[in-house]
Amino acid sequence: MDLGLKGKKAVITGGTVGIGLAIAEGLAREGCDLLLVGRDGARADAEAARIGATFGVTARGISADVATAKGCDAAIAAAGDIDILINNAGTGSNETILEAEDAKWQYYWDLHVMAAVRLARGLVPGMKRRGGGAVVHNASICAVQPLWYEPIYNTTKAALMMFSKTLANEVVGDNIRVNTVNPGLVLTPDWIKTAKQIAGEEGYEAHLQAVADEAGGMKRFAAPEEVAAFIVFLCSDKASYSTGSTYFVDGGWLKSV
Ligand code: NDP
Ligand code: SOE
Repeated sequence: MDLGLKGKKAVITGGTVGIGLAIAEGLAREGCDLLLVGRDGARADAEAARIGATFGVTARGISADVATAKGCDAAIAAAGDIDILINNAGTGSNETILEAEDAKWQYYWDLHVMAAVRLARGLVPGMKRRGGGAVVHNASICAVQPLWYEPIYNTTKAALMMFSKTLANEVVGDNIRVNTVNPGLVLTPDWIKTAKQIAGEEGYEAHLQAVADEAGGMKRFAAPEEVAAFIVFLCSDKASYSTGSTYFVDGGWLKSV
């Protein structure tokens, strides 16, 4: 199916590894030109070069910390006018509410929410100039079904989901669609690293399976590409009536309707 994305310009925060990289590859396969944003500029450049060569698109990397206003400004300046914004950069947390300091709450607020606010402020005007666009927020199932060990993650991802809805309302008349995707368990290098820390080289696969078994549903992790395919579709005109919504890609982990 041709998604009609050829020649579109896309920015993917956290587009250098894991789910973001799979989204970048998915968009490049459809012919989009890309800007990959990550703090590690060397990795961003290397992945951009590889994707550009593989898919015959223009792909650039930039080193920018989207948890800061300065980093967002750098990404906005490098992007120019674009059609697609994927707010994907993010990471899990591990704390209790009674022990976590304000600074930790502030960091995750900046990373998960203010990055989306700042990038919308900087990039939506260009989408309007180009006649429309698509914004996707990669939140998490934890935005509605919290995990006990990461209250800061749960809370900031829930806020991101509400931000997405309110942005959708604000730009609905500008042919700009805004949606949230809530993934479940996705096997990215970060999960493997954590599992190895917990269960060691010998035991990490069994540990991951135990996590998946506890989640229930399909009882497996998704490959990043399984989430990316859905997000790429959402960016396309094939999803032309979809805005202001949250979609779960979680293998049946969500326990409610
Ligand atoms: P990874 O840790 O594999 O990748 C994170 C990406 O974000 C990297 O490219 C990283 O690059 C970038 N990044 C992190 N912090 C910043 C920052 N401050 N500024 C710019 N870039 C940053 O994550 P995943 O692929 O696992 O997750 C991607 C998103 O999906 C996250 O928002 C996560 O919360 C969400 N998600 C993941 C799930 C999973 O099971 N994996 C499930 C549900 C949601 P660099 O380090 O170079 O900055
Ligand atoms: C508008 O220019 C537009 O093409 C949208 O209609 C698409 O859905 C999106 O892919 C990019 O921007």
